[in-house]
Amino acid sequence: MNISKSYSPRLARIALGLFAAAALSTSASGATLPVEEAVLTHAPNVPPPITRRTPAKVVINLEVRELVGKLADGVEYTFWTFGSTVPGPFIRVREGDHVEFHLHNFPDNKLPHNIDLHAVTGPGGGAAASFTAPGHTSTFNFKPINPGLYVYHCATAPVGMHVANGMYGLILVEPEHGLPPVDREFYVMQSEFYTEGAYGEPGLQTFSMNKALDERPDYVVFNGSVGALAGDNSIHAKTGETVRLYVGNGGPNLVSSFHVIGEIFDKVYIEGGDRVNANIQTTLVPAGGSAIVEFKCEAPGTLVLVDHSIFRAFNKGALGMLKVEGEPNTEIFSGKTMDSVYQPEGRSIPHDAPRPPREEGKAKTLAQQKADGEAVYKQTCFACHQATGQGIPSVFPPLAKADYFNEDPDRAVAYVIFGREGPLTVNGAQYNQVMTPQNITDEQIADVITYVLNTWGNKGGRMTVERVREIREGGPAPFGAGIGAH
Ligand code: HEC
Ligand SMILES: [Cu+2]
Repeated sequence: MNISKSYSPRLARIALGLFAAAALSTSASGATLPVEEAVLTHAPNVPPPITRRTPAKVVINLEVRELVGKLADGVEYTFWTFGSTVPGPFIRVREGDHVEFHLHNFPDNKLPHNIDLHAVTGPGGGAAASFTAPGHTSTFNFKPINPGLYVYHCATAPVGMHVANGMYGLILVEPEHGLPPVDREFYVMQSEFYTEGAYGEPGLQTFSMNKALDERPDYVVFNGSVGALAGDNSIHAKTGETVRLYVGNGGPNLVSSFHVIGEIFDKVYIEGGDRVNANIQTTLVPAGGSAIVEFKCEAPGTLVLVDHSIFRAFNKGALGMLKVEGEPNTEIFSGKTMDSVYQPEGRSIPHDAPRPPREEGKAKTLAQQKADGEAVYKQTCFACHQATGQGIPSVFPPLAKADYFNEDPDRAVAYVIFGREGPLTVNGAQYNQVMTPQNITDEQIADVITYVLNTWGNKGGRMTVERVREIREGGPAPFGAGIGAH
């Protein structure tokens, strides 16, 4: 069956009610099948496992919408979507089901769209059969005969642009006997965005065809936007639980080196098929492909999902978090048990560049503190905050002429000791990143903060070792410092 009829969202809901009312349907082979409406979920959620062990007629209703949404903090984009989200909803059917697919193109949309489901055996994965003008609905049927995890995407010309704007999702075809049970399942889909403005440039960004042709994305993200799977949007599990991630890659261009920092995949269904590999650190997820990964969460802490092409993770957005709660398991992982001085034979400290002379027992002069602080800055802070404290837009906040730093240098000390994560505004620009604790002495901290206070147009002043010690003893809480606690 392949019909295209005029589509009004209200009428579609009524029609749906009629489908649901008809409880049985006769298949092409004459057998009578139960009818059910597919449960569709938005990432990171996955529909419940299918418990029936016989086929059904499964009705899927998917609506295409073109809408403006958030790509990153302060950055908007006109997404083309299945089901109003990027990625589109997760679809779950069983091998041998009879699927009746209705693709609705919302009347206010500007363009025709269609769907190519990689789970379909048939021309274009259903692309031509589902080609739909705005305000119309196309209906077609298929029988998924190969189990696995499949990508679906729009295949309307220019195909690359429809995919680049967000038109993809995952469909799981469960094997006849189902998948082994696990405690938690999540839906994670990577993809890239190509914008006229650079990463983090605020406002409504438009698609850049030149960057897409060069395969030079500004954003590489999980679940459609920067931070969609981090901070408050992190996914959760408890120690002792098994987790299954359905991982897809919408592309349109890049191949993902999918990795979870702090875990090893006990099992990987390679490329989303039947073959299971064991004990894997990083698995490839091709553009237009998938993988299913499973692991047991042995120890508590924040596991970080990344594309291990690592600049994509830390500079373009391909970073998510799975927070595992539970009692520490020190046999599997002890945490840091000791920090001791390391001094190989024949070396004496200090061994760095000569420092201004200092009288034993006397406090350093401002000039000495600045000189020592500069050395600390160049060894420690420089890599992120940059040579002249200017930072990197959207990634590392500035320390030069920085309102936030000048407002409270004590707070800066706390960040250096305990680290910092979460939203932050410096000189009117937004940041939402992670600074790890810096492993340096209290004297080095006092010196580097004094150096920054007296450089690059900051307000001047001094930080003492005694004050640094007090802040360390007071803990991260008074300054909202610390990481991994949220
Ligand atoms: C590995 C990268 C990295 C290093 C090294 C690093 N920082 Fe940061 N720093 C960050 C990030 C990222 C943020 C923003 C954190 C957030 O968004 O919550 C930040 C924030 C800050 C802030 C608060 C924001 C501002 O601009 O005032 C201060 C102060 C700061 N860092 C000082 C330092 C000092 C001093 C050092 C060296 C001792 C240092 N940092 C080393 C990455 C780093
Ligand atoms: Cu499309």
